[in-house]
Amino acid sequence: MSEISKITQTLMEGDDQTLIALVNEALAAGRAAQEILNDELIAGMDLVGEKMGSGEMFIPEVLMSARAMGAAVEVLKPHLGEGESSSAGTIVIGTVKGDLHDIGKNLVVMMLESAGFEVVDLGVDVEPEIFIEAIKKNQPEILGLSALLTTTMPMLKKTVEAIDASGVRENLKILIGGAPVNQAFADEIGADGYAPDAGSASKMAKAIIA
Ligand code: B1M
Repeated sequence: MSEISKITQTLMEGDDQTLIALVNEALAAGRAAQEILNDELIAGMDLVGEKMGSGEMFIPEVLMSARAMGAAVEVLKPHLGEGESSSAGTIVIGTVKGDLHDIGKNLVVMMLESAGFEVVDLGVDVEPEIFIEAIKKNQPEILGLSALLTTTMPMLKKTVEAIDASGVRENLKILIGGAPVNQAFADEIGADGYAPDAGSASKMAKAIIA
């Protein structure tokens, strides 16, 4: 993307109503939902991140962009799914304690649901004990953990350790994701898998169940 598109610009301005209209227009013009999501919305959030890092955008503005992103994703949702209806398995998912980022995790949830998984979404800032309770209650095949901050990466490790110690790890695979993590970190903390984006998280979940 050489020039900033209207959709990206509007996302960065946090104008959710205009963004909804623009995304609807793009869909009506025949553009693929996945392309709008990747090339304009996720790319836009990356630009927001750059401006946040350089001090050109402040938290309230970033929150407005985040809200607009959520609204745009809701518009794209019906166009992104694979349309499978039978349950492919159960996944408990959440963003770890101390971390409030949920846009990426919500995209993962959306892809998993559209691939036919039952998803129990625990939200953000989730304590290890809450994950353990949810595993006991829902008996999922997979636990998904998301973290967006280098400062919350240690909480991924603590959460995996707490789950191991609680005795609920048998028959459970742990999948992690989020911008600062990678496969090496997943191996280091004893997770079963790492996915770099929502699409691969869904593919990996299917592979795990299979
Ligand atoms: Co924050 N933030 N933020 N932020 N924020 C980042 C992450 C940052 C890189 C921005 C920057 O400085 N350049 C930086 C982290 C630096 C670091 O740790 N190295 C940062 C910071 C510093 C902070 C605060 C500390 C700022 C402050 O208060 N001084 C603070 C922390 C709050 C907290 O969590 N305790 C903070 C706050 C916030 C907001 C609340 C304002 C807002 C979040 C709103 C929300 O989520 N509802 C926010 C936002 C929006 C961002 C950026 C701009 C965008 C994140 C995003 O949504 N990206 C972000 C910069 C960036 O990422 N470029 C930034 C789009 C999303 C689709 O991508 O989340 O990576 P992502 O998800 C991807 C993959 O990572 C993967 O799939 C997703 C879809 O493809 N994935 C998984 C994610 N989870 C997965 C789980 C899986 C598998 C794949 O399996 C289970």
